[in-house]
Amino acid sequence: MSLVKRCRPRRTRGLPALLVGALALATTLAGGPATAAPQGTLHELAAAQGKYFGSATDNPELPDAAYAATLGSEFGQITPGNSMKWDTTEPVQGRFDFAKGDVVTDFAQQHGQTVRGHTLVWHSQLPGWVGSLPPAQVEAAMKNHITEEATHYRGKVAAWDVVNEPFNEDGTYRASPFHTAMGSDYVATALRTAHAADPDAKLYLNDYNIEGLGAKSDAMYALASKLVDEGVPLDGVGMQAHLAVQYGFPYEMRANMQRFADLGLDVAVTELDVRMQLPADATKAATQSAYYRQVTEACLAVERCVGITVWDYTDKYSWVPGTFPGQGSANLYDENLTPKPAYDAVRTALGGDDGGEGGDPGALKVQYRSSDSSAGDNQIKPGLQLVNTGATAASLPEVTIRYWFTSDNGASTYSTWCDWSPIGCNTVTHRVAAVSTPKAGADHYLEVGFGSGSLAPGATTGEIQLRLNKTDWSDFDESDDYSHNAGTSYADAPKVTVYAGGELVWGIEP
Ligand code: G2I
Repeated sequence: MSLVKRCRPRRTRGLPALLVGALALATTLAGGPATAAPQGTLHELAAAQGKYFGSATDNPELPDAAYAATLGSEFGQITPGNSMKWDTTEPVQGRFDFAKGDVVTDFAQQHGQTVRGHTLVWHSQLPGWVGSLPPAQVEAAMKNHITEEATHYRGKVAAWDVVNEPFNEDGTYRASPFHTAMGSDYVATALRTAHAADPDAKLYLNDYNIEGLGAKSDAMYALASKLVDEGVPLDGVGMQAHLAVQYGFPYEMRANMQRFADLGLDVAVTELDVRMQLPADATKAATQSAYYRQVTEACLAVERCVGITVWDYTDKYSWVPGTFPGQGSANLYDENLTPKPAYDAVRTALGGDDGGEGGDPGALKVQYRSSDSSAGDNQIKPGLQLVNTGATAASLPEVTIRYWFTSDNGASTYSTWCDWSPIGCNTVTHRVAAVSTPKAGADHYLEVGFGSGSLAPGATTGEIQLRLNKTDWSDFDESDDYSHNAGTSYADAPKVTVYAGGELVWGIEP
């Protein structure tokens, strides 16, 4: 990962002026001091915003002293990755073993951390005897399991993932011995049983691929609404957030969190990681950083989002390579326990400094598609759209975008065009500039700017259809251009860079 580190843009500290102004105003309005960003661990920074920042862990990892030191200091909450699951805690019916889970709660107690219990009822990591029970005996077995475990951890576990992963991708109920025996009522029965055993623990339903709006999160929303209406003891919904750079960011994550919050429920990000196809490179690392930052910003923007847990903090102990061969590098720290750019991105989003390593304070990103059917003709036709992913408005005249390309042979003078944009081409400025020290794939860039306007939080400019040619109309070879990509639908483009107040806020320069 040292390659990624070296390739990262170095930035001066602090937010661009246009964002700082808005933040200072917001802080003043909230009655707090408009002081510099705080120092501190991820959890301290989150705690200053009323949230926790935690990590999963697992028993075989704890003897690793360097690992345990960071787990104990940087994070304010831990979740046992395996040791509170049914196959560990009740491997034989009626014979309970909490030894491994107790090691985790003891660690938490020694380090002043809260614990998320994971998990009481799940179709996976279920000992064989449960699946072999006659359906008529499953309800009693489930109630007994929940009662024994939640009673054992009473006072030591702040929140329980009572039911884990109840849904299929299409929003239907997943098959399990519990669903077979009790139908969808098993969820309410599990929650009531857990509440009776530990009335103080926050009780959650937890699932993956429910971070954005969609069929599966609609199913969770319908279930949560019904349970709330019926007075079933449900306190929150956990969004696992096992993301991947190649699958895009969950659609409208913040709005999705907010609709659960509007039911009167807490929301937690319970298992965050962002995997990628290996080998990692600077582009994937930049997208990963952006995703970690966007999850953090979504949680900060939703009052009922109580905190974020990463599904272990280091690539050294990630579940990803074992489950998705060829994928990895999903965590905030690399396998040598060195923080990655994603760590800086989270810190910065939480309002901290960036550890002196640069960082990504920008709340702007650019998406790009090629509208060019030929990469070898005499025009380059990038479509760009600027998106404000932050919580404050961005002043467009402060913003510029650079699309990097090579001139190939021919004239060194250019004509540039804005063909269409919903914001109006008359507010869009464009020119070509030469790179003083040409780089591979980049001896010129198209610079796009804005004469007026501002971009509200969550807003996009919509597409800006751009075109450029050399004044002698000689051909380009775009295939080696740094920013070029043959994709014809809009996607996050870290190789197209964005500047606010002259500072790089998105992407990686060539
Ligand atoms: O799969 C990622 C997570 C998805 N959401 C629910 C989580 O509970 C789940 O966690 C993972 C653990 O991180 C893995 O460590 O759950 C996996 C099982 O579904 C865990 O993997 C298992 C291995 O598959 C077993 O071979 C191994 O014996 O971990 C076990 C204990 O190390």
